[in-house]
Amino acid sequence: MDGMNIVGDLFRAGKMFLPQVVKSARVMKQAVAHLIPYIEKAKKRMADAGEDVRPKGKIVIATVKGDVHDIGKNIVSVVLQCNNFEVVNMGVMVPCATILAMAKEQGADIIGLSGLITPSLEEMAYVASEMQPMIISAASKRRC
Ligand code: B12
Repeated sequence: MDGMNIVGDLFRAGKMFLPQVVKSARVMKQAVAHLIPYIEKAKKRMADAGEDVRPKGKIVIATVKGDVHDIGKNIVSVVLQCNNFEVVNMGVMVPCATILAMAKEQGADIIGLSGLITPSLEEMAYVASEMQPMIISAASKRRC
């Protein structure tokens, strides 16, 4: 992660170019993917030792529409999995309606949104605002 910050600083300063950033990102992704089997093994060891490995909750996580950055989101997913959360990772450039439909289908406890470019802030706010009608409709269904 420190390395990616250096890459970002060099990119901003015009000393590194997009192909090099893409290459750095690919290495980072491979490093994150390398961790997954270790987590699975650790969970199995815990389960075999009789420890409680039931998921603490389910999180649907996505990079919002218009944004392709996903390294940070994938790291967060791994950390959550390490902490016994069930994670549905939807990838990048995911439109609001698709995220909310998946959250509903999966019965998610949490929705996690990611995005690094400035317009993503607005998209995240939009997704959050669309959750309100969803919560209200879920609550009114429960009342029925
Ligand atoms: C790698 C990178 C890319 C790669 C992305 C590859 C990939 N698969 O992700 C590529 C080359 C594709 C890319 C493209 C672009 N990029 Co870029 N990119 C970066 C860079 C160098 C590193 C980002 C990164 O991975 N950091 C490492 C991870 C670990 O950190 P992180 O993402 O912040 O994640 C942490 C937290 O944010 C948090 N987190 C993240 N997601 C979530 C989700 C949840 C739920 C939670 C709880 C927490 C959380 O936890 C993570 C772990 O601590 C940054 C510069 C920087 N220093 O950040 C620029 C940067 C983000 N990019 C930038 C830009 C401008 C672009 C482009 C527009 C460039 C262009 N002209 O085409 C395009 C965007 C295209 C698009 N539509 O999205 C700018 C954004 C500026 C802005 N404010 O809008 C930055 C800041 C560079 C700069 N200084 O100019 N980029």
